[in-house]
Amino acid sequence: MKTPKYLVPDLYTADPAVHFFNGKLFIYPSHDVESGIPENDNGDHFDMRDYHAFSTDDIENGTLTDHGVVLDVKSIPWSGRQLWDSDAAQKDGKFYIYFSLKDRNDVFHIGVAVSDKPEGPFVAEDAPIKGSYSIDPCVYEEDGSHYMYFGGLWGGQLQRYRDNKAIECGHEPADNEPALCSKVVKISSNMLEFAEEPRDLLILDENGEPLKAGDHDRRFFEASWMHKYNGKYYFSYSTGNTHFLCYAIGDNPYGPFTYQGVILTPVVGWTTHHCIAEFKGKWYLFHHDSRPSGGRTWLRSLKVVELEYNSDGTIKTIDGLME
Ligand code: FUB
Repeated sequence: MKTPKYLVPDLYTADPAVHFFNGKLFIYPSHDVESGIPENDNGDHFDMRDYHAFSTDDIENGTLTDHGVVLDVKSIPWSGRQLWDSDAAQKDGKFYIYFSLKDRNDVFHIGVAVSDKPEGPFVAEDAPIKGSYSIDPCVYEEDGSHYMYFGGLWGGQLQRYRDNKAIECGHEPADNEPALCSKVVKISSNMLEFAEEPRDLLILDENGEPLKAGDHDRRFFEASWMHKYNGKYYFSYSTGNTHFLCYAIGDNPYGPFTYQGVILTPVVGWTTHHCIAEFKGKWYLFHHDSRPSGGRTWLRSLKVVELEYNSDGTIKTIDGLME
């Protein structure tokens, strides 16, 4: 599949997370809706209320089964508003959705919901994960241990925290200071808590220096994803206001990581978000754009395209406007 294919023609879906569960590829996206809320830098116009899950065993033809609503904001005991990006994981026959949601004070946290089946329905815990903040959880599993990567700037509220504590007035560092980082934390064996304090996931430049806050073309903004290829760890993310999907390579799940380049150039729409998964011997980039909605940035559509590596392990850049 050398050209991108839209996956869900009858629903607006975004922020994909993809996993191989029970012999199939399961896709857990955000479900975009027309909220009527004017667009702003806080992302208030992304007022999503539920998640659908999809599965397939034929991604090349893009034939998906829609399992319907698997989690609804109304069933989450601590919910305020805005069900943003999520991810899923499995352990010991149970399945977990980790999701971004604002509480009733309009503060984002990460929640978890549990099911016996990957297609749900999922039942949310009574409270968000203790010590969680900001948005965009990505859960990476290795040898039975699960690591969560999370965080997002601006509407995602990451600039309101330093050292895992809320600060008086949220702000980004000065341009010549180190950029704010995605966070990485090990999940406890019951899958419902953090097993430790979240750590900074450092991204270094070609001189071994942390990327600077003013380096908007390369610094982390949101949309963390982790995958492993040929024994190396690939951390990928969005640069937000410069609209690139970039990646950095490291030797272990905690990093540090060294910046490598761009996976996907800007798409139609403000946000760009993705995940990377291997299926039947090929690697795929799942992502979204706003072309089908005529550029309405809050109404996005899931896409998939094959991802290719060079022989040195670098990723071939994909044109975000390719049709
Ligand atoms: O879908 C809402 C937000 O937009 C996500 O959480 C971000 O990653 C961006 O895609």
